[in-house]
Amino acid sequence: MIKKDVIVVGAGFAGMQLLHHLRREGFNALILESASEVGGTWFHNRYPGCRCDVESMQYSYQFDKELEQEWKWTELYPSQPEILEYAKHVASRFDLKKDIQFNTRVQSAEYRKNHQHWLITTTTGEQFQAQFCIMATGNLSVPNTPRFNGLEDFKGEVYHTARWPEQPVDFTGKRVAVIGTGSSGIQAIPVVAEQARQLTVFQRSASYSLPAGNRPLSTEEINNTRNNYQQLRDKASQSFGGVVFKGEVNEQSVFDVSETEQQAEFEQRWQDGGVGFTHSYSDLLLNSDANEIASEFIRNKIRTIVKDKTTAELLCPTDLFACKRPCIDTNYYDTYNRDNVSLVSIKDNPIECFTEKGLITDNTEYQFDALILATGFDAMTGAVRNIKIEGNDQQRLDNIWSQGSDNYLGLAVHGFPNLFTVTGPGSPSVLTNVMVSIHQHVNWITDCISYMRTKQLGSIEATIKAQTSWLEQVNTIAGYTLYPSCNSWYLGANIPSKPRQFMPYAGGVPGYRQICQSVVENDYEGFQFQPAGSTSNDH
Ligand code: NA7
Repeated sequence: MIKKDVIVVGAGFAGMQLLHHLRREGFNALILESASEVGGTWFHNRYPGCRCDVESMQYSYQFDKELEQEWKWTELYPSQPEILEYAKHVASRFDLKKDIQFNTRVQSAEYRKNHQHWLITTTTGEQFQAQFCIMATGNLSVPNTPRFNGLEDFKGEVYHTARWPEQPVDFTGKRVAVIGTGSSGIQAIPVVAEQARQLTVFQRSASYSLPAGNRPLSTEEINNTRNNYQQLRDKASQSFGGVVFKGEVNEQSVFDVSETEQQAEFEQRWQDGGVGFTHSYSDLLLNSDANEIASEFIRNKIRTIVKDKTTAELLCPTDLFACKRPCIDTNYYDTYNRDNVSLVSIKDNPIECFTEKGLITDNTEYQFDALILATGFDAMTGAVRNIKIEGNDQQRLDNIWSQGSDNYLGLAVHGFPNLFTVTGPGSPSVLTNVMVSIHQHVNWITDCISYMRTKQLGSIEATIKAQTSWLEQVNTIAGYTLYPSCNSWYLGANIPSKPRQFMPYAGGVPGYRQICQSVVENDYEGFQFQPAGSTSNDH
């Protein structure tokens, strides 16, 4: 049995920063990581074209000034290989790997109330004991592989974008099929199209995709950001999504201006690239008529780019813009002008089954040599639910979360003392630059654990009252927006068995940070502590 103060599950960006901060505060912490390397989702998602949709100089750690100055990003939006190199660099710079146990999958975690600690067991039976257990398991880390009829009969190669092999895959001369046109599919399709002999894309829903406008960063831009990093960080942390866009957030309603002005604003944002388009007007995510004006602008762009009219119409999304996370791309729509690329809609005619040579939909067999599943993730709750977590009174977290992701502040769950989730459901997490949200959660959790050490407290637990009222707040805010209107992974709608519930907190980064701060200032309002050594069951 290995004893630690803190066990962290996952060595992605959240886990690495936690380890660094906990060690700095003098805690004996260990990360358990199932992969053979750091990086989390950026280790596994190595499909062709994989890239972050937040600008590189903002998708980076802000806790160390020297790190900020020494790491040199090469492109406006970082590619997966570069992000992984960055993660490895951070791990070696802060000597993190000596406290990371790789190739170790956590199977269960059991809270021993009488001892005020967690007993953590891996799939090989190894056991760890720690007062605190922190789930840094990521929001987009468990791949969703739909149960297609007869998939096991298909004799060709099968890949999932979220579990891509470490060795590059060469599609030259092959007939390739892609299922899924979310962010991963939209990034992979243009790159695979350049290699493959024939590429067939199977689309259930069309996504809105904005041009990334990716390009190399100039030395001047890099130096300019480095010289003003603090200013950029401050501005980002005061912004709704934790990110600074080229175009400022426009506080006007789309109805405040003429049609000509609307179109000019949209055009400028389109040319600027990236998700800044979402902030063209303040009401795009609040009013469906406003949203429709932006949606139609994008549809018209698709109609202009894609030459074949039938394909262009199939690519035009029918959902509201941005109620699913918008994608950003490089040459996505233009790829459909290639002779070797075709689009098949499976919206009205779902995939019936797979065969040895391909798949059947609408009574037609499509044959291919390789299949790419770009079918997304069991987002936000999947990784935590995959671990058998047993709290007070043998309650299982996976059972509780099968009905909805009960939580307080996205940081803790009633009934599970001394367990924290980093950027969990109920926090802004996936609606923001997640590096900013990770930074705030890691600081909050580390401060909390340090406070408990100072006060000689043995356990902390969210109260049921605070949890209930937090869930109401999360739901109320989501209800003001258009987010709940479409079948997104934010709602768990992509996984048939998941309860439909808008999981992230949609109130923005500054407001959320303020709430977390005032919880601390009010003596950790909504949490209940027990002194060290106490086994009291009073709640
Ligand atoms: P997404 O955004 O969840 O996209 C998954 C895609 O796969 C989407 O087009 C789905 O269609 C499609 N899908 C999922 N299940 C099926 C089935 N059963 N049949 C056909 N098509 C299916 O995942 P991504 O990996 O692209 O991106 C996730 C996030 O990572 C992204 O938002 C960025 O934040 C980074 P649907 O839309 O559900 O009809």
